[in-house]
Order: sequence, then structure tokens, then C-alpha cells
Amino acid sequence: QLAHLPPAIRDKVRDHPCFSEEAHQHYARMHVAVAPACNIQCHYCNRKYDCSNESRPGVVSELLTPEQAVRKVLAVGAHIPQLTVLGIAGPGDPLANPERTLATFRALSEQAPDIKLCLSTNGLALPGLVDAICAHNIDHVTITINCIDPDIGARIYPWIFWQHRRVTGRRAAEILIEQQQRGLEQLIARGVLVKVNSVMIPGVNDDHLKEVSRLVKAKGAFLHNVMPLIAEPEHGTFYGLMGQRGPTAEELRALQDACAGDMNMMRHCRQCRADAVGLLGEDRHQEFTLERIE
Ligand code: CLF
Ligand code: SF4
Repeated sequence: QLAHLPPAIRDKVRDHPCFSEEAHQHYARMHVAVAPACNIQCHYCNRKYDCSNESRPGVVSELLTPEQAVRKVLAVGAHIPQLTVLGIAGPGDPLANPERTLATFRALSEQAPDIKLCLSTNGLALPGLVDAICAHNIDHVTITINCIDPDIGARIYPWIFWQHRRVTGRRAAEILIEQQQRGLEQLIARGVLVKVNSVMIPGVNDDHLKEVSRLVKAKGAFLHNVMPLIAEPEHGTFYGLMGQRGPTAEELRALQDACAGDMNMMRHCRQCRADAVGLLGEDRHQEFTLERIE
């Protein structure tokens, strides 16, 4: 699977469990939940829980300070030798909390230089932070891109917080899409490996995601991960309350297959918590709560 890649990319991918399907059986990742705030609103999000870009709605992570996060990574690293990747993916948006996120990465690159650093974002604040991302040796970035058409975006995002104001409707989606695409281009120009996550929302963006896949591939994204919407009324999300359903397994597979002609597709995603620990698919976060490690 990796043999055809240029050596520089192969090195970045080889032991990253999300970027390489092979690696996910041997290498572990962990997330530290240091980023509580978010700068946009997705209809599928419930702020009481973790960011649904990369997380299952319905779980609440223990919020850590950057110092606590570093202690936790060192403790987990001592117990799980296969740990190769540290990601920040919530519970809000890591780049809406740049001080906390970057302080964590900075301390880790000093104290645990062998661990690869990974970041997942909605992309709104990305263009202004690409220099900082590169300066902190963050080699892997995931952008959640659900659309490239603002009319579709207006059905996914009720508002964004932009230049100290709340912007709503089509204009909000337009700004978000523009920022995501600029951020994607800048990261690729700087040699950062980019994965694009998309949440498949039947009747809203399902057909459209093929177009998204083609565009992000043409721009040089390494991998596309189409994830199913998890909309459940008990989580109180707008979609859940409006009766919006998630895709069936067959619908998801059909869309992934349709995109696969154009793009490397990720099919082993487990929609991790913002404080996930271990191999993908095993959840050891309870072994490493602050109370237990301190
Ligand atoms: Fe975490 Fe995401 Fe980095 Fe992986 S998860 S920040 S790229 S280290 Fe992986 Fe989990 Fe799927 Fe994310 S399985 S939700 S794709
Ligand atoms: Fe929620 Fe994440 Fe969307 Fe922010 S980006 S509103 S935390 S799902």
C-alpha cells in the first residue's frame, strides 16, 4: 500500500494509524482534549459533547490544561510503547484555541520529540495559523470540509464567528469555504500532509461530496475520510431534532466507492473521542484519566 509513495511521504505515513491502514494495526494514537472553544456552529454539533468533526457525539472529554496534557502524554507513552501520534481534535476546534493548542504542541516537541503531532480543524482559522503549524513541526493536519458550495453550506452551518462578529446564512458558509480552501492550499504548498474529513449528511451533501473529493485531490490532499452523520435526537443536535437521519452502511460504502476512483479513501476511521487513547478501535481513555496518572 505504501510502496508507491515518494520516500518523504512514506516516512510521514508509515507509523500514523489514521493516514495508513496498515499502520493502524500496529501503532497507537492519543488525543488530548485541550481545546474547549469553537468558532463556528455545525448543525450536527452539540457543544455539550466533543467536536463531531472527529468525535462521536455523546461523549464528554475531561478538559486538560497544556501542562496536564503533556503529563498525560508522557504517562501514556510509558505504558503504550506503540504510541506514535498525538492529536488535538477538540472538544471544540483546536485553532479556535490557538494558545492552548500551540503551547501543548510546543512542550511536546521538546519533551517527547519522537511523537508525531497531528491536528484536526474546521479550517476557519487555518490560513492565519499555517506558519505557526509549520513552526511547531505539525506534519499532519485534518480539515473537515463538508461542502464547496455555499448554498449547501448554509444548510450545514447556521453561523460562524468571524472578525469579532457573528455571520450567518450563505455568507457564513462562503467565508468558511474560502478559508478552508486557502488553508488547504497553503498547507500543501508547505509540505504538510493533509487529510480531509467530510460528514455525509443524506439529502444535504451526499451527492456533492464526490465533487469535494475531486477538488481536494486535485489540490494535493493525501486522503479523504467520508464519515457518517451521527444524528440522534437525544443529543439535542439541530439535525437530530429535525429528524435528519444519518446514512446507512450501504449508502456510506457506495459514496466511498464513488469517490475512490479519484482519491485515496480512508475506510478504517473509528470516529474517535477528543480524549481517545490506544490503537484505533480500542478505547483506553479511562485508564489514563488525570486522577489515575497524577
Ligand atoms: Fe487523531 Fe485525527 Fe490525527 Fe487520527 S483520529 S487528529 S488524524 S491522530 Fe483517525 Fe480517529 Fe478517524 Fe480521526 S480514526 S476520528 S481519522
Ligand atoms: Fe461542533 Fe466541531 Fe462543528 Fe465546532 S467544528 S460546531 S465543535 S462539530
